[in-house]
Amino acid sequence: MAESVLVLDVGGTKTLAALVRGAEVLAEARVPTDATASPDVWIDAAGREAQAWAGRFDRVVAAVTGIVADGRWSALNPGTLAIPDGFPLEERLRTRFCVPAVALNDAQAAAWGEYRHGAGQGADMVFVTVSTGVGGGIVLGGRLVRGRGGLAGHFGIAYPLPEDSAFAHVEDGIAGRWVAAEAAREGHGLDARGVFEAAGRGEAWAEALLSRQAHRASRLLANIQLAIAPDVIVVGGGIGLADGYLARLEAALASTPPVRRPRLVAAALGTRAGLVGAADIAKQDAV
Ligand code: BMX
Repeated sequence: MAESVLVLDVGGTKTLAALVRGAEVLAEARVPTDATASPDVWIDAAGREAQAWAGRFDRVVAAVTGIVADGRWSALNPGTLAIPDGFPLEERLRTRFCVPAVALNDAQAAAWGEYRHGAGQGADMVFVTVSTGVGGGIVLGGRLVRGRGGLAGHFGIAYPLPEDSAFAHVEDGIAGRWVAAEAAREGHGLDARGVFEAAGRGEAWAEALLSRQAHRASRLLANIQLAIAPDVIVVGGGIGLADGYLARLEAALASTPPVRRPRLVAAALGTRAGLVGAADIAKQDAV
């Protein structure tokens, strides 16, 4: 019997397809997530990459941006990726790949990956991804805490602004799309990666923008520390793992009182945290 798992990690910017055995990513392919397309198109794009691995996996798991409840997939923040409400993801995966399937949130999968094989082993930990959006997952006492709504640890989403009756998104003032939008406002047509590169070259505007970002993000991390008091907060995601980002967060947290100051570490599995965590969960949960 095949011992490997096919994992699809669908994020707001890119989709990874991988063949995973234990903590080992045997093969991996990356395709852009076309935000203007639909879930069937995203699954198909990943499925084409997986064709080369046919017969080598006996289950499939999708770790996706957004919420998965009862096998159905929806967006929390359509700005990150506009998933139609209640898309029958697990069913489509079963039909498409003809093996048992399971789906879960991408950040929760990455939290579990880091706990099992990465920077959070044996610890009470929180994982925070700073990427297209901001997501998270909590592992306490060796268990992935999913909560009654299935999405405990989700830190990117809603808080009411006093001047606004609608809900705003924390991530809309922190994550990749915000960084790019701020850069554009200042006359620089760059994505978040480009802004980090500009800061690396010592460009003052980029430095100031990233420092603003780090201060905002540090407040979120301090709140998480106060609420959950984990041993460690593992930081991942495209921005989270960008060169020098952790140092920026540390600097922003420097004057924070100890009870709110987290111990930060970079995701040891890098962009593979979600793949590895999802594969592990698939072994238990796929139906
Ligand atoms: C958003 C939300 C989360 C996700 C997080 C990181 C959507 C579509 N996504 O907060 O579920 O975990 O982004 O996602 O509502 P990424 O695409 O940035 O990895």
